[in-house]
Amino acid sequence: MSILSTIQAKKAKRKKSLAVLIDPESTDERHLDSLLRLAIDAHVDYFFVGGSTVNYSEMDKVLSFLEVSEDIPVVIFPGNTNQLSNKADALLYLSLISGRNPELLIGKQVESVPFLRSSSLEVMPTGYILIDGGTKSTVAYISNTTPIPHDEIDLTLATALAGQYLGMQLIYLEAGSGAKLPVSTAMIQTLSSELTVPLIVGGGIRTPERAKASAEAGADIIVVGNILEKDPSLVMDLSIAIHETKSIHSAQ
Ligand code: 1GP
Repeated sequence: MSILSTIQAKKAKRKKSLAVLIDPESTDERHLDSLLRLAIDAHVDYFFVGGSTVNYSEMDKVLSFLEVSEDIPVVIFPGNTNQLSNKADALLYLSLISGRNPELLIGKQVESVPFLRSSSLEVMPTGYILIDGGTKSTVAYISNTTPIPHDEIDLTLATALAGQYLGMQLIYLEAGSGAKLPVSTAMIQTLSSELTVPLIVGGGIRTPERAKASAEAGADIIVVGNILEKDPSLVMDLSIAIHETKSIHSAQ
């Protein structure tokens, strides 16, 4: 079964997932080793690996390390085409649809085709939407795009639906790593009740309570990065909080 099909099947059953984001620039072997063991114990659903300014060799080190863990699928969350690798299981094939930077809407995707044509990576078309998280995020700076204001729910919904109508299979709401304000539950609720594709939410989620609130509002996958760099042991409580949740508000 493909990873996308498992994500869709979990959504159909209203099962929530935790994705642990590993930024190869902010980790080392010791941290990775303890995070991997804790994540397996906590039944983490996915590893997302990538970052705004990561290079191939940093990426390769982390992916080689994670290759030993067959239990948790490894998904590339690319900041650039140099982060593509056959050592992962799947790729979030991002198009930054909240921005108007053609390079990130279609340019990088075209550049990635020679690699993808000869690769076994599963490609998952994903509409990537930046939401203002209360600080200027690295991704907003690097992508040279303006995030959608935190409370602009209608515009975010229109953007997400446009992505879905274009055929994107996942929608990813991103408040930016280390965001002061995570994506609001009101925004998640509105989007999840209108979208038929799974919804991924990340940026600034630091506590099990917040993760649970996002899942209850209708997020299908909650992404947590920063806080686990500081305290990997939090992964267990995050996982319990997310896995015991079913959306309260989602239409399905
Ligand atoms: C993934 O950028 C986020 O969507 C991760 O954010 O590092 O704040 O958890 P944090």
